[in-house]
Amino acid sequence: MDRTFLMIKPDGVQRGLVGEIIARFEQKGLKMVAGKFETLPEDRVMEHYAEHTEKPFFAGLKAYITSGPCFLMVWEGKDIVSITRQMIGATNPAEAAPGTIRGDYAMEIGMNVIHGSDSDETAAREIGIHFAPEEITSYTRIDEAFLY
Ligand code: RTP
Ligand code: MG
Repeated sequence: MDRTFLMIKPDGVQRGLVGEIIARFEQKGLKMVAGKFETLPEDRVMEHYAEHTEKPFFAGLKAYITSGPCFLMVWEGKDIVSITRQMIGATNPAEAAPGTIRGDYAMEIGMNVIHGSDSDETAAREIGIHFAPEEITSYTRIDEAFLY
């Protein structure tokens, strides 16, 4: 089954949005197979955001993403990367459609509540950065026969 890495950022944790966000993905029919709170160490931030380290916004991004605990997750489902990117919405919350997580809960590009992998390759890379294989569980949702 396809997998993605999702992470509720420190603003989402501190605003009490963890349960609401998890509920959206669960109700869609996606399956959470790993989850943990963690304040990210600098080396993993550099690896995770390797494509952005030279950008002008990176210092602010790093300070924000390490400012408190994130809630890190691995989720499974068919076509999960494109489904979760659509549910998360545009990077800039001012452009994110109503009904998306960023459209409903965020105001600023610098505090946009949640991260989601942007391709299957990125998902595999990011899961490897943040989770050991033995942290990822396997189970059957009782509604799987009705979802697929
Ligand atoms: P993410 O990686 O966090 O899921 O977000 P994304 O794919 O929608 O956006 P990406 O281009 O990967 O940017 C990563 C994060 O960097 C911050 N950012 N700030 N000030 C700016 O112009 C700017 N651009 C990007 C955002 O927090 C974005 O989520
Ligand atoms: Mg990204």
